[in-house]
Amino acid sequence: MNVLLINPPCENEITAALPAVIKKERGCNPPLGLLYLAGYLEKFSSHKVTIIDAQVEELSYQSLMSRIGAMKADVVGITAMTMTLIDVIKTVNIVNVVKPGIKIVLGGPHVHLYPRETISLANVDYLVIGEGEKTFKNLLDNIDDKAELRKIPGLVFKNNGEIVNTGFSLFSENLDEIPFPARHLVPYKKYTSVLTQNDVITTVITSRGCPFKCTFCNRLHLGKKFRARSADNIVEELEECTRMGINTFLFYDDSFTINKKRVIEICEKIVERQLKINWNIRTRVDVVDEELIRHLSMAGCKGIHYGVESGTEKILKILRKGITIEQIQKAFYLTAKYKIATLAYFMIGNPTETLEDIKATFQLMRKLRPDYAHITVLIPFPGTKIYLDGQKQGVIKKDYWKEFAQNPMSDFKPPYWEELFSQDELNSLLIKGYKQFYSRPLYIVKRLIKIKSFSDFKKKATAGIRILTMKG
Ligand code: B12
Ligand code: SF4
Repeated sequence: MNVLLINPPCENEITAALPAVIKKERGCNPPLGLLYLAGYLEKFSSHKVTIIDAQVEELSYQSLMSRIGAMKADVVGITAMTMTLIDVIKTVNIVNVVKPGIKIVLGGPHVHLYPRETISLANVDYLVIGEGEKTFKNLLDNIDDKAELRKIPGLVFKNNGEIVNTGFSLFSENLDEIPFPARHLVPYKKYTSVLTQNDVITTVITSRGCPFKCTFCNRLHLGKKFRARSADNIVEELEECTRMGINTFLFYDDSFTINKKRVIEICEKIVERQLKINWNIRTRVDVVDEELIRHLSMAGCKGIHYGVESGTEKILKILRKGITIEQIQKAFYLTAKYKIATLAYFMIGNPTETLEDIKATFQLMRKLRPDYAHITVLIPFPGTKIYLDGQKQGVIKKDYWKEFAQNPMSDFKPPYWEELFSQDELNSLLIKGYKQFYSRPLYIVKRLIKIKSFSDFKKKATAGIRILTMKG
């Protein structure tokens, strides 16, 4: 069977409260979920897979249409987040115009949250819920046999007007068994990021599932249990990438350093195999210590992104972040000590948050001296505790996201937590926070010192000018 996987264009993303400048400079990351599906099919099936990443190729819907038209495909798979649903639907529609009647499968975080609403959308034939590799292959192997499909966990489909949901798929316990993402199926040299100096980047996931309980987060599609790949398996993937000419890696694990022993092993192997790579990770301040950071530094880790969220213990508790200001300060101190750059994520507009709390957050942001700060206004995402609490407390007036999932409209405005501030006030505060952070003379000097090339200067100067001229 010919399988075409599509990462839809990014023209109608439901905006998180990010200034346009940050979005613009975000760069483009590979659609790792689709690359994993493709890698699995290539290794364990005889299905022939192609991928169109409309984002990296900057395809308009018109050119996407011609590309799809020129391809042989029996089944099309599309990846869906709630915030990208409008583009997903537009893509479904053009697939249906170019190849009427072709089978269309959706997967990704959105279908896990809203299976009933998603399968009810026009021209969507199947959903794969949760981790997709095995379930998608099983679906393709049995696609015309509805009786057989009923026995495969992780599927949703329609049968004579009835919606069949076979329940959650089982998560792979041994992630080493899952083949590496099929990067060769996309123009892998086109992926870049503002945060790295080198041009070619790729993303890597070395673990799946997050055991923490932050109230603003829902990532249940990959489970709550932390499952990790072995150090050998990871380093083999890195080596494969370096052979392809990719030397810069963004490790996108939810919290890369949950298992210290594993991280030290990975670092040792990177050093042993003399991999000259540039990499950065995302993690929590409470799962790092000096020994671990020293190993990361020795293995060439250039950046750590920490979710700090707030500058007050009160808000951290409300967010159930499970970290303290002391842990935050210690992590930033140690990371700077080993000359690893830091990116700190903050959120404002949290439940019960006052102006004083927000000021404390901005104060901590300056005090920590991260190399980059990233601030957003909290958007209560679907499936999160905050979103459910907001509805119970009446701060969020209705089930916005469910309505959107049922009837996606491009003018949809996501809900904010407007308990003490309006959306406009929060957006102004956000811009204030950015300006306060990025216009400090000391910060500007520090960044100028770190500039490596003219193109680096140009990129950063453009971003800087945009931040300083933001209206708010
Ligand atoms: C890396 C990442 C990014 C990267 C790259 C995105 C990408 N295309 O991969 C960047 C930074 C660009 C990004 C951007 C955004 N992201 Co993001 N991102 C992630 C992150 C951290 C990891 C994704 C990943 O690679 N996972 C590993 C792979 C293996 O898992 P997967 O992608 O889920 O795929 C598996 C299954 O879902 C399934 N599957 C997925 N697609 C399909 C398709 C088919 C046909 C099938 C059968 C199965 C299937 O099978 C895959 C293999 O098991 C996740 C958090 C997380 N832990 O998942 C958030 C996450 C997916 N992002 C999220 C969001 C909200 C966004 C943004 C909308 C940001 C915003 N405005 O707030 C943008 C949208 C970008 C766009 N237009 O595409 C949310 C989605 C929530 C939701 N309800 O949909 C998540 C869950 C984080 C969160 N906030 O909780 N993101
Ligand atoms: S914010 Fe990070 S640590 Fe908290 S639940 Fe989400 S992924 Fe896990």
